[in-house]
Amino acid sequence: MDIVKHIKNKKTFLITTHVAPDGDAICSELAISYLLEKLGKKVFIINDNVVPDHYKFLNGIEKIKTFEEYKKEDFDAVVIVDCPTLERIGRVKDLLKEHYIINIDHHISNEDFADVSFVEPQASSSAEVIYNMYKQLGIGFNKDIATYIYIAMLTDTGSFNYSNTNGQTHNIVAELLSFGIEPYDISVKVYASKRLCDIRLLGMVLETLDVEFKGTLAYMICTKEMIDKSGSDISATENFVNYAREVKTAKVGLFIRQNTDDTNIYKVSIRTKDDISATNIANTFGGGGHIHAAGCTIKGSLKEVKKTLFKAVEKEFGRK
Ligand SMILES: [Mn+2]
Repeated sequence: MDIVKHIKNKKTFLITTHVAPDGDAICSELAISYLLEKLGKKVFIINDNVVPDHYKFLNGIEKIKTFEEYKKEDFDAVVIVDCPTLERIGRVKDLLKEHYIINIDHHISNEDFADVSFVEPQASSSAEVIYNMYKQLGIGFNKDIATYIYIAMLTDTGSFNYSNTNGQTHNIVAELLSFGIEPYDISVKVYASKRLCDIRLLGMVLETLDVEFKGTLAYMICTKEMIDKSGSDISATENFVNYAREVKTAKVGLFIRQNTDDTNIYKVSIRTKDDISATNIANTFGGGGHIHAAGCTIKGSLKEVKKTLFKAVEKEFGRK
């Protein structure tokens, strides 16, 4: 688990994460970039997509550049955070040749694609894995680092609601609070700072809410047309799936979003309850994730996608 011995001959690191980055992805990138700098390394961060608006208040966020902004800097190693597969980094994959890859993650479905992997499936977030690295190396926190780790844990646990929340999560949060982070301020900035068009898009998506299998499956659909009509974009849809999950009778909640570039591709977010595995459903389509939260991509028309997806859900129900 000692990252130092794996990086001692490496000087410059490209840091990246998954497409449509969430709080854990963004904050893990910032937290690991600071740790590597403390170890005397040069770092730069390149993502396939832009940073969602509600994370732009973070100190150091300007370090994160998009694929288009990449200035052909040289690097001799890559750190990929919060990604169970290499494909998930999107176009950034095109920049990698024979580079040494380090993977920091907490997805149970992690494919161990890197040269060295730091994967802790029991961790609330990838940032918690990085928190453990700080502890192991004896590198102290400051308010910014504490804020990154806190936001990653907050958002990946659904505000400490999901089954990946435990005593350790709260112990770490208590420690982070001692560095002066401001939970109220963070909550307003992360959760109560949406654009009007984002809420309008949510309204359109909620209109599609429907159930199957006697209410045990709840699902919602978001088409390119809805996104265009609302004036919003895909970054607003990060947590929409939770509304399907909130239906009392639902054991599975699905959010099916049409790709805005190729409308014959659908991105599916899966949330489950109790012993129903979101990972099993996602695996059917080459996706992955955690027991209660996973995702995958499916090609086809909406009708076809719904049909094969519901079949996979039915199979998972039948497994019990
Ligand atoms: Mn995560």
